[in-house]
Amino acid sequence: MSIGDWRLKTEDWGPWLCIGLLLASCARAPKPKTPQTAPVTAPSGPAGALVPLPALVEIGPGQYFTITPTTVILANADPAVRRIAADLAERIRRATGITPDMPAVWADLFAGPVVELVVQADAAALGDEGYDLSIGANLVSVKARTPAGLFYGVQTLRQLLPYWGEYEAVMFRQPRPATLPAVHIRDAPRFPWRGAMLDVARHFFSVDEVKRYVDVLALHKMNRLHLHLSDDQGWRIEIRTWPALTERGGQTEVGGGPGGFYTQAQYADLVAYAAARFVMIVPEIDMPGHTNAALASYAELNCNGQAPPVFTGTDVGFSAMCVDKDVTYRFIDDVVGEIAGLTKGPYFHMGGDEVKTLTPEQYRGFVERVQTIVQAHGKQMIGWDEVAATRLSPTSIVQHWRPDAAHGELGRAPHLILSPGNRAYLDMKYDRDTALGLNWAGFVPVKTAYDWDPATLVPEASAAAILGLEAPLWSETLANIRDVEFLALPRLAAIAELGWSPVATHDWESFRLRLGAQGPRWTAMGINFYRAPEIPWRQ
Ligand code: TNX
Repeated sequence: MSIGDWRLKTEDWGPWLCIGLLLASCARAPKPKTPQTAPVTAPSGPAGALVPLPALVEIGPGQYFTITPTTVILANADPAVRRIAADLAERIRRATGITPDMPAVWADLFAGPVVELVVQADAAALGDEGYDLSIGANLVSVKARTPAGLFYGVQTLRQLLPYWGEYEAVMFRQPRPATLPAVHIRDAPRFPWRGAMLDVARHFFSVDEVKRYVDVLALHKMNRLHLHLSDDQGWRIEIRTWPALTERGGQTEVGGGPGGFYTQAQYADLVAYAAARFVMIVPEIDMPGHTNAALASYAELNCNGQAPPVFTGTDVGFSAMCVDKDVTYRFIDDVVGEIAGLTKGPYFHMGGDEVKTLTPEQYRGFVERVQTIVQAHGKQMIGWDEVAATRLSPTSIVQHWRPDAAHGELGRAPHLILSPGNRAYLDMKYDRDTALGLNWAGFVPVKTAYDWDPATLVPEASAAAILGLEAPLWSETLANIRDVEFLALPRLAAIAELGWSPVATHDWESFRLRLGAQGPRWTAMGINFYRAPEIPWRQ
């Protein structure tokens, strides 16, 4: 049975759920349409625990799997695979009090239950990020062509384990064996670009705070974290050839707080932390507008040679680099060069949005010159959708954000990332009572964030041009990671599902019930998510 018709078959799944997930209350499978006031259950069957929904979920022919003190994890010697296996072992320990052995050699000696993690170079059908997970009485098998696919298979497994495995320190007086439902899942993402953006410029977030956000992305199989590293209110990354950027430009933020910045070593640590979770950091230095922090740090970047004061308000559009001066391009070359050297991925985002003080000709000339610089440092350029009005080379990428951007131009973009403000902007308020966030693109309740199709949003764009989607979170109103989490979740999970799950499975009723099932897990992770009243949160 494919997951597309799971709702028709929920009665078949009820017994498995009862055994597999140890829920006492489900002698009869619940109907998916749970009234908001009734006690809450997710859709029956293993899929009820999963966000994003896998492409194919079949109820296994065999028995559920029990994790016991004799359970072993088999993984080959590849360091990436060993790391994934060690992570799984730790999650199992937290969920059960049992630490599975990870023997260094494969053997047929294991009579007890086995969890195997297998990278199969010839599993071409699974693609770059797909996996196959089957759970039977004595064997849990995760197979993939790449470590990334294996990682996503393990994230699915993680959502099938008891939620209390997300607590950092669970102490068990004695092991508490857990079961996993008998199931076969074959899964691969719909889009290669499943991103989030965090604005660390308007307010600064520490390395540890950003790592927490990376953890949330990885759990939901997202694979890009775009960092907005500079804006009018702050410059957040050390540039050795232009030290005042952080010595002066990094010391402020919206509201006048102390700001902050990442040293290059800290940034490299963040890149490595994210990469270990298959999240690529995409750096953005916004230009020629949104540059007051840089202009305040170096007088020569200004046309009049005078540095403006630092800025701690929230206006946009007033600042611009002096596009007619050579020093501007020497500066950009140095900045792009240093950041490119720290960046594993092939992308550099140059911003390009909301410039109100340049002529269209000045703007076009600037973007095209920056595109050349970015490429000279071996990177592909990304820009906000204003850059669609310039001559872009075939490798460049346009990030669509303005709901009213000209579709004709977007349709000509070589590549597109979709972040429509009225759907994907996590800094829009949920409704008029939301204390944090903005509302220039309207209110964005969870259903609005979920109920759209990236493939048809810009009818003029060819399917091949659409890389995927990204959920930006701008931080004018967000002082710390708790505020970030409140606006991000649950909507980030909606964007994750749009990026991962096949369009044929799109179903708000199914999604909201599965979302409700994430509540205990997110709570155990300490996430300050918004308990949207339309979602049946499980206690
Ligand atoms: C527009 S989105 C901006 C940001 C603001 C954001 C607030 C974009 C490319 N520019 O400068 O922070 O709106 O939602």
